Amino acid sequence: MRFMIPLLVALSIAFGHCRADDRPNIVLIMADDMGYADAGFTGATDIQTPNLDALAASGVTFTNGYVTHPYCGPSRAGLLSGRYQHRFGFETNPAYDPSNPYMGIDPNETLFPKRLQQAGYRTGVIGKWHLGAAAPFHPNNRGFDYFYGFLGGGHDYFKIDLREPVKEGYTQALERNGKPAIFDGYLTTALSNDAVNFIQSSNEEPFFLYLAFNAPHSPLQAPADAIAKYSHIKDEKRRRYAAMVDTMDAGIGMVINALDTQGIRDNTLVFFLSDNGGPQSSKQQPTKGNGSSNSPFRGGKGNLYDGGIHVPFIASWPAQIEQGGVYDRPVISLDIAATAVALASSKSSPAKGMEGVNLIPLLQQSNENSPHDFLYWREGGTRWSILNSDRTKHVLDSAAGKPELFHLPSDVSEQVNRVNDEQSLAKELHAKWLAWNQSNVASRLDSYKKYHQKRDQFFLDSIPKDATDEGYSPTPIPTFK
Ligand SMILES: [Ca+2]
Repeated sequence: MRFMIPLLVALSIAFGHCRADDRPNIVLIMADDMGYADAGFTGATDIQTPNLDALAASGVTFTNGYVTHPYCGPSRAGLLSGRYQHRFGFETNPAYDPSNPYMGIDPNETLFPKRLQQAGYRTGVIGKWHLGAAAPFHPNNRGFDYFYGFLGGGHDYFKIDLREPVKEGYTQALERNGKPAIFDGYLTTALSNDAVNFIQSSNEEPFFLYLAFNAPHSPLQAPADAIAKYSHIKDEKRRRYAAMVDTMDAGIGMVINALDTQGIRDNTLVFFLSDNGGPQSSKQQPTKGNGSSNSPFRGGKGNLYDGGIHVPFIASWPAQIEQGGVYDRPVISLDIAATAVALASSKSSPAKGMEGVNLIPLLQQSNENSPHDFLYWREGGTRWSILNSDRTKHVLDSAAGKPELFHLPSDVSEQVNRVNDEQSLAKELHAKWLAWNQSNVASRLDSYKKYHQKRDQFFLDSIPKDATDEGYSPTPIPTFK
């Protein structure tokens, strides 16, 4: 790729846009459960995403961009720590429980926003957290100056109703910096508006904004006019999902427009990706899908096939990265942390323990080397996967429990198992995965479902055996205003 600094330096001198601190602003936008094929820039024809497409055209599209886990919480733990989350036992979704000081991301882990904060960045997170709801895990305690959103794994898009069971917090109040907060209208748009406000309050210091949409994660709720726009889509799930993606895309347009209006777009690095692939229905789980498409990949959310972990992924920084580029070597969400910390600290090597690479030098040079020799995945104790730089993938993810080997450049849909034809390569890859796994620890958390079962049982066990329901009337709690 062409090296564009001289032109930009000339331009900034010509227009007098040099500020004392010329480190870039960084905006990290994450979708939730968005399918690979559900943006125009990844091939969607029935969903309109003009703002995402423009973002891709303004920077680089990673055609082999991965996340570290096939579902929400652990993927975000890898993203924000810049380390495989298995290093610190965050391998399942935490339950929403603000009273539990153990149910969240290891307090000893330094998240990269903390590193940016220490380097003088103003830091904000807007939207979904999902790394623990008690004080040790709270975003304001983990490197964010500003937080507006919700601490659990999702939220109703239209309402707060404290009369409903707490469960995973979907109808609980939002919060702003530790205080209860509300939203008007549709949640995705409210989060986008808050992101615009954060950008508009920028000053001389560079900022980092993590805009973590819960769209298009379930529940499948969208504004009526957006659903009407997609009335030609017959499948109701797909229609609602399309409306959710469409509204998120409009919000991303508002964010980019705010950067433009502030005159800071050129020196802002914007990342976009999904936290995992779109969930798909199956015979075993007929209601699991959200209407997404991961085409041409096999599987979806929860799988270690590419449908679960290979996501739409963009980096755009007009001042430094060529526009309209395509980068096809495998990259992973861990690289975002490494890139951000390198830019904020002006150091070429990542902080100790971080496992990603700084992507910017790779994008600025015609470097054919792959940034990673191997990428690794582990889920649920028995499922694992490894990808080498030739994009040969060794995976144990089938119900039958048989290892599989796929050569992705010629078999992107993972249909032809070559494990019997290439036994020595399979053995070598498995050995590499085992070596990587040596530095992992066991999952520290129960799954949220198991946790709720155990907690409910604890309270049930505490009820005297001779107790009756007579006289039991829980106090109604009013709707939050
Ligand atoms: Ca997700």
